[in-house]
Amino acid sequence: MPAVHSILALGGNLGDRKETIRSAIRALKETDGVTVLAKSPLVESFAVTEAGVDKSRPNYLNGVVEIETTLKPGALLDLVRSIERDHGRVRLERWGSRTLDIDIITYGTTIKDGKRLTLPHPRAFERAFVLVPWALMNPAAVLPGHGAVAALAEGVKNEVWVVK
Ligand code: A4P
Ligand code: MG
Repeated sequence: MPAVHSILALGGNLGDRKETIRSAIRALKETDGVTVLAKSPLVESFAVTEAGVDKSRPNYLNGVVEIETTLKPGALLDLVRSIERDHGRVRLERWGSRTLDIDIITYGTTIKDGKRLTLPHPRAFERAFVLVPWALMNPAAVLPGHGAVAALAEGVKNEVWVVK
């Protein structure tokens, strides 16, 4: 199986957010068939819930990584779910607060709408907490089906702030 480049988005709003993201990236690095090629800066933002922005919830910290992987999409999803579980993820409500969420934003240039997996991630094109760190990591990045990430990020950049 040839290696494919993939963008993963990591985020959380409970616990030691920065350490959780660092630890999840270490777990990716330790996985056979996964090489971490680049890491974005981390950004903070207000929680987005099904009811909209909710400032009463803890703020999120988010970042993205670019990996190269020989895992197929389904195996990559199993991997990120198991890393989420290892970091205390509990699913109570859709878009609820969590220690760690890892989404597969892109898998090569694959476009698919499956039962378990939609690629690219269906909301990535409008999410500042994905687009802004991704554009900072790679100003030339392209989101399949949507175009230049930097241009998409430009429209939503005020929704997040870079954390030093
Ligand atoms: N799934 C389908 N496609 C994918 C994909 N490309 N990557 C399925 C990952 N998973 C994918 O995900 C629900 C189901 O989506 C999975 O079972 C998988 O089979 P989940 O992680 O269990 O639940 P979730 O994260 O609550 O849902 P979802 O739909 O991934 O939510 P989002 O869109 O990721 O939103 N606010 C801020 N500021 N920052 C955030 O990071 N995140 C969310 C979650 C809400 N608000 C946020 C943030
Ligand atoms: Mg998710």
